[in-house]
Amino acid sequence: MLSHNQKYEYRAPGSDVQSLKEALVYKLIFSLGCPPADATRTNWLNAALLVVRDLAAERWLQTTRYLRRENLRRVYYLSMEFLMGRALSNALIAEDVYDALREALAELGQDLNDIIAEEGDPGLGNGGLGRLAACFMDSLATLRIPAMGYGIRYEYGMFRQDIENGKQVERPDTWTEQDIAWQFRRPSKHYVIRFGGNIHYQGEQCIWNNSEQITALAYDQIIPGYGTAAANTLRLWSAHAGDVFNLNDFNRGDYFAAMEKQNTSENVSRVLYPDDSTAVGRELRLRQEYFLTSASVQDIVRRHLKENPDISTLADTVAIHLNDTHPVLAIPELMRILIDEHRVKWDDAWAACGKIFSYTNHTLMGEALETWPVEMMGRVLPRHLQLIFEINEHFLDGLRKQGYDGDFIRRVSLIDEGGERRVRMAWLAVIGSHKINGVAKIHSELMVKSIFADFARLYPERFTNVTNGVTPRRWIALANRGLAQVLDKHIGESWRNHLEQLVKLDPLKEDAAVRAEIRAVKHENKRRLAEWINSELGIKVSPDALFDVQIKRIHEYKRQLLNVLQIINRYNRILKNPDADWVPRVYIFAGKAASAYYAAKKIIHLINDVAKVINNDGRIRDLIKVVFIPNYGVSLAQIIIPAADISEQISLAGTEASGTSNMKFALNGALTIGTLDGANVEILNAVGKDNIFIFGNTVEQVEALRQRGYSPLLYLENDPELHETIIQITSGAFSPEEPSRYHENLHVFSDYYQVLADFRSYIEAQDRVDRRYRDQDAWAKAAITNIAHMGYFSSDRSIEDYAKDIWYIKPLPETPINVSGGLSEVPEPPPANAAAAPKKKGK
Ligand code: 26V
Repeated sequence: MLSHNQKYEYRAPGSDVQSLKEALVYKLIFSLGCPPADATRTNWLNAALLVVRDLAAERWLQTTRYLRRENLRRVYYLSMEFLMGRALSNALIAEDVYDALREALAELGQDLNDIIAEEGDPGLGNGGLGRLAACFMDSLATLRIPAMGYGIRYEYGMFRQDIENGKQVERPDTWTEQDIAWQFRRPSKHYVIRFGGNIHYQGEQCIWNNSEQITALAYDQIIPGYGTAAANTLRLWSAHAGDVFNLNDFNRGDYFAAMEKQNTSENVSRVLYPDDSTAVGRELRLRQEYFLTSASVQDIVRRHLKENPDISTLADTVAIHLNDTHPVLAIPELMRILIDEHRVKWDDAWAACGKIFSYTNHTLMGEALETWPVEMMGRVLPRHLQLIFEINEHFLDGLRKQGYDGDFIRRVSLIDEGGERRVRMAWLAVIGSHKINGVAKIHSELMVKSIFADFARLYPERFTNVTNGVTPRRWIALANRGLAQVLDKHIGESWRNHLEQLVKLDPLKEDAAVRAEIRAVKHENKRRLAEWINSELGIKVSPDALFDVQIKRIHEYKRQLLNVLQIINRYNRILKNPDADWVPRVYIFAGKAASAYYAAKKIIHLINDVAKVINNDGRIRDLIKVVFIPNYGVSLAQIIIPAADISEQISLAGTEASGTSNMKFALNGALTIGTLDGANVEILNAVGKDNIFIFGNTVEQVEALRQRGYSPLLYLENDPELHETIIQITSGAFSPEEPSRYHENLHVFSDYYQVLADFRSYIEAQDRVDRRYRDQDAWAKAAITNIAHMGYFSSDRSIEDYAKDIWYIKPLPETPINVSGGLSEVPEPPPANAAAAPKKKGK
């Protein structure tokens, strides 16, 4: 160990109010060059971020130092998407300085809420998959699991959604312009990424020549754990090379054109693909995926070689997790590095891969399963295509020796030979990983019966389930401070990292005073959202109405359309029977549609058209309000979810892999109306059938209907109320200025997602919701039961499952991470040069 060196003495910042005040002023003046009297809100935000970053930095470096010294096995989570949400508020909770910083700012004349709201919300993901990665990063740090996340620092994240005349308009999200002081640029951590070129051999040695090259540059973000001294890193790669990007294309609204036109290597970290439904056959996407995986795998190998004498022990120190198939090129990339750069023998390299990689599948939808044309892969990544062919040959040879027949071989081959030859990335993930998991019980069961049936026959021991979870730090402690206080008062504070403690709340549902407190919190959250809706959208809604919420990506399988049909039906029934005892409802929608997904955009238009007619119909007397909140993202979810009474989880059974907002809603005391799909099934088991509204066909019934030949017309003929809603839409009742607007979509639609089949059962379930809501006490009991039984759905539990069953990784012990000035012992390591031969570390 290096001896103590006076040169590196430093003083850690204090976290009391007075020290924080001094630190804020110091940062304003000396780091931001701005006198406090002239500071803008962004200046204050950056000062706050720098202060909190200082608080976290010491233990972050300590954790890294400890890992390096002990040479512990680490897991690397590779994901094309991370939806982290705002950093400041989260770090304040993790550092336990939320209240102190609020006071410090108040004494300086600033309001913490305003400062928090000033921070942009980097939308580096599409939806559930990206937010899950963020919850997992939080849990990994909190559980002290040695881990690092790797992703891409897209310059333009998810587009900003505006609604103009009821339609979605995409605008670029320029989040990097705010220049937020949370990430560390790491100029010394850079790697060369190569594309194209050609391959030749010198003896056994494969040489990859004449490739086009770009540089991947690291940006690090501290991921502080909650209630622990440990902290992890999220490393995002940015592509570097001089370039010009034409922002005007964005402004004309042609999102894809803007990306495609600039399809050159330097644009590789420019834009997130705004599409979570269709496998886009775009070269730029392939390049992005390789960019992420190559930079990350190079970084992982470099780190290993810094701490270990040679490459042979890589599988002992490294676990790499593939978040869906997007980073699967990491498998041939590691093969390339092992074989071409370190002269490892094929069998040893392949055996190492099998130990190192694991893969999560997040969807069964055929169109989202990635395949790449062989022609394109050969052009962009010639060496990798060659390696994939070789992997395939070894794999198929083995099967032939075991006597598998031609048809089976064709089905499991990494190359799809029917039509244009394509590489099947999910197959590559399966044969290169030791574990493959689905994200909810039903999803994992369906996975081995459907897409991976052949592989489940070959490798039954590889397939497993890890049900998703969400972090209670962001989704209660931050998003619902009122609920957090009630919980603290009645069950203590440890639910934050031991969510199973929530069950202690269950008996308290019999206590009228607790029910009143829970209701008061919900009402206050609804009031806050109502105020937001009024000030941002100019729509008045009453917090006394039932808030019925469906917020998620707009997709046909998620069936926002079913919700719309139900709203129209309720509208009709109120008009026919105005004096009945209607429960006033506010229907809240939010979500983005992929920019090229015509049908999804049409659904947004329809929601807004229906909202316009119903909200302005005096006869309805505010019994229904419909609100579409634009530009859905993590920050909006934090305001909307705590205010929900009803959570809409109404996908066609068998289509939603898990869902995670369903968990966030129930955790915040909303009751679910949902199908037996994804994690809804497990939520039903947890809360009991009387505390959730289940409706619709089961997976088996959906399948049987398909087998028989599904006929939507049958439902129209047999259900006059349903028929009426469809006629209204298609005849222009909600689009009088353009009566044919919904003709083509709905008139003879094939109804692939069986909306009509579930309509009647959905209406009945909604009537059950009304009946329960009229009894506010019964409602509060059900809400408390939901909260109390959500402990299982913590992402801490998911991560414990992964660590034990998939990564074989143990948490760090708490005590050895000494954060009291110990950093003075060890300076930062010298800059790594990726191109240079790795240095061996003498121990
Ligand atoms: C596919 C593609 C294709 C290329 C363009 C970009 C892109 C982005 C994402 C995807 C696949 C998305 C799969 C996904 O998000 N699945 C969701 O994962 C959640 C976390 O496990 C889960 O809760 C949701 O049910 C599931 O839909």
